[in-house]
Amino acid sequence: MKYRVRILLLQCVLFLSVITFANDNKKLGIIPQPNKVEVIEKGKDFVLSETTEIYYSEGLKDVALFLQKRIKRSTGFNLVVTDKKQKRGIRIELNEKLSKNSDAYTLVSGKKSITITGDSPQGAFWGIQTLLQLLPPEIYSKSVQTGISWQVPAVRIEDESRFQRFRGLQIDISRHFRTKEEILETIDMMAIHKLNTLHLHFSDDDGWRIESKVYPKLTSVGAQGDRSSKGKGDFYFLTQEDVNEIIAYANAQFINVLPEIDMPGHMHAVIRAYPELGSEKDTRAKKKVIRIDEKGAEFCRNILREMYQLFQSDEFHLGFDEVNLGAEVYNDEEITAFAKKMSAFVKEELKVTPVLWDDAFEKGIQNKDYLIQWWRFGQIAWWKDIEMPMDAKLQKLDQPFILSPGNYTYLDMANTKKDGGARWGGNISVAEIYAWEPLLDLVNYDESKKHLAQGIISCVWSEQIRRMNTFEARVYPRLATLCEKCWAKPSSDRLAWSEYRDMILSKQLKRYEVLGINYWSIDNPEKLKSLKALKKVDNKSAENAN
Ligand code: TNX
Repeated sequence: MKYRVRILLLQCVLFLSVITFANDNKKLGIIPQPNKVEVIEKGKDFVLSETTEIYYSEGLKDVALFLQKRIKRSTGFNLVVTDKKQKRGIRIELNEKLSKNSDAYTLVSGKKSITITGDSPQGAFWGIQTLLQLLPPEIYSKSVQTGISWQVPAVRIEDESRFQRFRGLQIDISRHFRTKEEILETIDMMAIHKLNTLHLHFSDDDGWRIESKVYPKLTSVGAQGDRSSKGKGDFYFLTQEDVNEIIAYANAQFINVLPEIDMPGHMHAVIRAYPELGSEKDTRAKKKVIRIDEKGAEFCRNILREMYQLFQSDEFHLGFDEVNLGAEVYNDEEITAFAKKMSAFVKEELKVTPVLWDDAFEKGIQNKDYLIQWWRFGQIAWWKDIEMPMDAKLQKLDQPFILSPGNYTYLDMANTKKDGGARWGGNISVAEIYAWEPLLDLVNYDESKKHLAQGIISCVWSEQIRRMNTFEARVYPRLATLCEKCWAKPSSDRLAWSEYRDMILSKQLKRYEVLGINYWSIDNPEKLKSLKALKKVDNKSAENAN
């Protein structure tokens, strides 16, 4: 009998230790949730003080200085940063053999030290973001906070990204503008969420938003007003100097900037500035589509060249969405020929990867060297005539793509039925996003094709987003859960929605509060509480999708 009790006890202990391990992030609330988190129960907390030093190994000086600056802002401690190896304090190191994934890092903390080991400087940087989340939320304050014990629990974390190439946020600064300062703030927020791509949609019907030296009227005429002021009033645009500053600021946080010039549709601002670029055939389309003859092509090549010089990005986005929606200025063949010409120019002359919305793919741009951004989920009324759902077709034709399905990643959609925002993709609540499995939910998901999925970009279209306050209410906390989809690997011990909301997301909301973010439900936390879990994801297959 005694023996059986002992066995039972042992079984209980084993069971409990598994449970503790599996749910350790519940105590920490790190977002995106790391792959492996272990809180060392008997370990002692590390206490950050003004005498803590930051040691960095070769190649990591910049990330060490980044951490020093962040710590100084809220604690007032001016920590010594040194390349002399230390046993104590914060140690940031490199180990290129950690993983095949350059986003990988480990973080081990205890009473005497915190060691972050990155597979690359980028991995170390994501480790630093995790360290900031291990500290009290006041670490995110933009002014010095007193009376706080800056403790880091004893933990062991192993982490790396699920999608390495694109974990992005797209911002439409044409319909309603976002200032340089607002963009810089958003870059900080992206880094907190371990995102790596800022997709700038800077030209559309309502305004051209980046200074051009080759075509100065693009801003002296085309940047006037916005969707609310209907082209009247102030001019809104970024100077080239602003763009350089934005790129440098983003790159310092391991974020790339992906520029988009949406062509040949969505170009009303261009035609306002240079009426000769309008198409003679364009009688019904309110001058939104530019001419696609040699004159139009020449403009596109010149502006692409100039903008590429500025961005020097690895990809250039050419748009090609909704080009003959209701306009019918050109037929499919003509548009496809133009898309082919422009993509070839980007690929062969600029020598970077062209990115196009799935409209171009559907009309015949299928090329393994290009990237298609998938937004048209399912077969809703607007595009009910497509021969098969776009996600099924992308896989069928082996086309590399970026996931931006409108029903999960479009942050201009209303949070719930009762909120403002766009609606055509449905209301997208944070609970719905939590239930989304980016690969398993693809129509006709074929595991052997999962390499085609190059990552996820969430889009903040701004027809209905005028002010930064609204921008924040649409973006957060949905971005917290979207970044899980970008970063965290699907796991078999996935928390139920309510647990995730109460133990994980709630901690992120505290960080948002300190950051001064007007996240959705800040005025009424009951709204978040009332969101229902939606779909049950089959855990076994979630593991397979990994
Ligand atoms: C569709 S997504 C668009 C945008 C709009 C958005 C509004 C895409 C490629 N085109 O032009 O801003 O819907 O939700």
